[in-house]
Amino acid sequence: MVNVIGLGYIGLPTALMMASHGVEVVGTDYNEGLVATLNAGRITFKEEGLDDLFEAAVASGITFTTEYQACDTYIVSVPTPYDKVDKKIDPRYVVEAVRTVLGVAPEGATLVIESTISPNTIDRFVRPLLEGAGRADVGLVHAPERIIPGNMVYELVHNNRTIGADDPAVGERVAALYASFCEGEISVTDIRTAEMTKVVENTFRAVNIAFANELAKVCRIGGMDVYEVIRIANKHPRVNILQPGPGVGGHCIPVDPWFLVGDYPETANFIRLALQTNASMPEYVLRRAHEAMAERGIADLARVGVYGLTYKEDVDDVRESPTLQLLEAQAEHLSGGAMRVYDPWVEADVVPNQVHSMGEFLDGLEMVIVMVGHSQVKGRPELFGDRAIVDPRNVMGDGENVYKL
Ligand code: SAJ
Repeated sequence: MVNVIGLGYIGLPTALMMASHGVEVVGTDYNEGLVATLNAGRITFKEEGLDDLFEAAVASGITFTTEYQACDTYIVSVPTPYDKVDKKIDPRYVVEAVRTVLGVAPEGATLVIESTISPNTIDRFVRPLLEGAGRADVGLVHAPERIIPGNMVYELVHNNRTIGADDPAVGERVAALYASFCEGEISVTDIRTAEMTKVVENTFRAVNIAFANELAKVCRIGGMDVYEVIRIANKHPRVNILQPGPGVGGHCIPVDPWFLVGDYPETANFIRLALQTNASMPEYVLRRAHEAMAERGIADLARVGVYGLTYKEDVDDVRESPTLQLLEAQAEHLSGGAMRVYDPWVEADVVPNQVHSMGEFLDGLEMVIVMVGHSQVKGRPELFGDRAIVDPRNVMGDGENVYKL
């Protein structure tokens, strides 16, 4: 039996996927409300294909509880925030989960950490717990997740995976467990390499996006179309530049690279600069919006609306979202009314001046900043009538009322 600890964005789909492929799974989360919701037959976040997967897993007998189970394999997928000041990982949830697992795990159990962790986290924070508890019998594994929100269910099945283990035989056993549903290639390696590859993958993406964002700024100054430049440069067989945008959000790309900067502050300078470049984008969008307001003679921020609160299109996750960063910067720099905010994917009230329908949002607006290219608006500038559109995602076409990055 597998006990998945932490039923969030990664733990839940993983637990459901295993269960629906014939593995006996119990999902555990300390959040009673979340467990009650799942037990009432409702999933806890929106994701393509998750409803069907949930149904299949329930039909296969998955159960949800707040209790840790006695079983042969544990998969820990709890959050790993980072300390915003010293940029280092905060391992408290992993530590707590491992401690609790060790209290119930039978002899010879396998403990898989799926949460994203910085290189050496297992040596520094997890291994000492096992040693302290005299549990050399527990097989330690790191199996970092790789699935992208918006396409999680597909990627769980099709992505390649990494399994880092102290004991290669334990690694192969865990690889076989993941192979119950994973059709990608599974590389078995040691734990530190697995830790590092995960952070390196997200750092690669952060650096590539930072490059695109810097190009956008250069092209604006030079009077060039950055999208055309990138489109054509990418025709080169060895060039693959990502897209510039209003900033980088989510719980991964703007967070994980800081683990390297935090641990190697003297050395990881290039990575730090990339992160700073990405973090500068919401304020850059605000400056563009200001230019557009001046050009259009719009003085009152109450006439300006921000469309999109999530960190990217067609997800409901607002963590570290560029819009939240933009609103923070606005509060610091601008006065004269407050911008209205709308996101069809976000039902809860997350920020002041948030409205919950497109009609209410557009009423009396003269300008819209499209921070997220949800399918609702992508390629449909007519939805905004003759209002000015600030379009840092390049999803609204080329009208004369459209202001790009
Ligand atoms: N973004 C851009 N330009 C781009 C691509 C993305 O500005 O060309 C922005 C997005 O709008 C968003 C942010 O970057 O604000 C991050 O979004 P994302 O779609 O690039 O990535 P995530 O955070 O949803 O998922 C990433 C993925 N990592 C990689 O592709 C290397 C995913 O595979 C990981 O599993 C996930 O991080 C994670 O949990 O680590």
